[in-house]
Amino acid sequence: MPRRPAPFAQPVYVTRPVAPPIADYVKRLEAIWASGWFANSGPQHAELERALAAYLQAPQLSLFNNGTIAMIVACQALRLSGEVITTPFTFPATPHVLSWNGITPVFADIDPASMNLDPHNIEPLITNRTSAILAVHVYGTPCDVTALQKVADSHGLKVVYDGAHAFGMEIDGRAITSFGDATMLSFHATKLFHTAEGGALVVQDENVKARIDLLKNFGIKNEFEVVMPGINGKMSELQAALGLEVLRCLDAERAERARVAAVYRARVADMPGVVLAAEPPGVRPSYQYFVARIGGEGARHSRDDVFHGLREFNIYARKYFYPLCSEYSCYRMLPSASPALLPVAHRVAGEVLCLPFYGALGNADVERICDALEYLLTH
Ligand code: T4K
Repeated sequence: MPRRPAPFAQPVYVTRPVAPPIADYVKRLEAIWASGWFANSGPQHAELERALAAYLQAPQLSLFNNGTIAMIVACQALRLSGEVITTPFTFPATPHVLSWNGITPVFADIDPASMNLDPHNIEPLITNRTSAILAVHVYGTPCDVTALQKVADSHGLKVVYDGAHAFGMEIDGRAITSFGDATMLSFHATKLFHTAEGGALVVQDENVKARIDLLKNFGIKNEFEVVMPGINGKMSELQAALGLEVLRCLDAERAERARVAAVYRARVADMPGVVLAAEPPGVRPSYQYFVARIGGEGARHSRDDVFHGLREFNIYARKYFYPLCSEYSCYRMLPSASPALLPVAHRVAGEVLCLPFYGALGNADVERICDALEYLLTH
């Protein structure tokens, strides 16, 4: 039996933001100061939008001040209404953007392996009020995009992806943002690529991008014409400048995260009562989260035992996404939120634990986290 490892002296969080060399950021800040242009689609904004469109193979990309506002705008731009079928296993922003558009979220159960919306569960929930499917590539595991599109096409529905965890993902060489009608990306500090706060919308149609760019700037067409009731979704020059520097660190961060993931996989895969999600073939990963499932059938320890136990070692793993959105007081009265209809989501939400995962974790740190995990699972 392993001996009790020593706790970390400093807290180890679920993630740490990529912090580019500050001198490079300061150079960009000096350019902003010199120009006197801090917001409203300045040169940093233009440069980042171009750079990301190229990096992500996503020609119709619009920057935003955060991912949530981007998704609110996607609903407006695609004129969604009535009901939208979505997953309960996600961050609160996903159903909230529907509520902010006066749309009722309809929760469908998830697939036990991918933990994403199960396309088989959608059709029975479609009514004459349904306008779209809002799916999430949770943790950076791609949805079954082909099956979702097939269901959507046969009922005339739009498909919107919450790709908050999906930055840079590809399926068989094809950009994840090229599927569906729109994909939101989050550039929050906790994301692989970030602008402190920020986000983007990627769409397929240049006319939709034109509408999105109006909607994110109050609907202002020019100094004297406002053509639709827009919102303020603009990314500032300071955010865009940070993004340009983070982008330069991205390939290195991806390589570091691949290293961390490999150490975890080698150690955690054989631990009793732990299941790791399979790496889907042909997928370029986003390296956003590293999730372990703990306490399934036959396990001696619950996920919550391990979650609390890790805190004694100063390790702050997170239970993303427990509780389910369908359990929130603002959604649990919905007929689709009934736990009896969402058995897989309830089981999965009771098992998941996101382990610390970021490039600055050294191999020795990851080994120590694994030691603590192993100790908790075997005692
Ligand atoms: N859809 C999905 C599926 C999402 O996951 C999210 C966001 C969204 C939509 C909405 O996108 P945005 O509107 O945010 O662009 C964090 C993030 O704030 C949130 O963006 C993210 N998902 C979610 C999964 O994680 P919290 O409430 O867990 O954050 P917090 O403050 O507890 O931070 C987590 C850990 O990260 C901390 O323990 C330490 C570390 N951290 C955090 C920050 C902010 C740092 O080391 N430095 C930092 O600056 O939501």
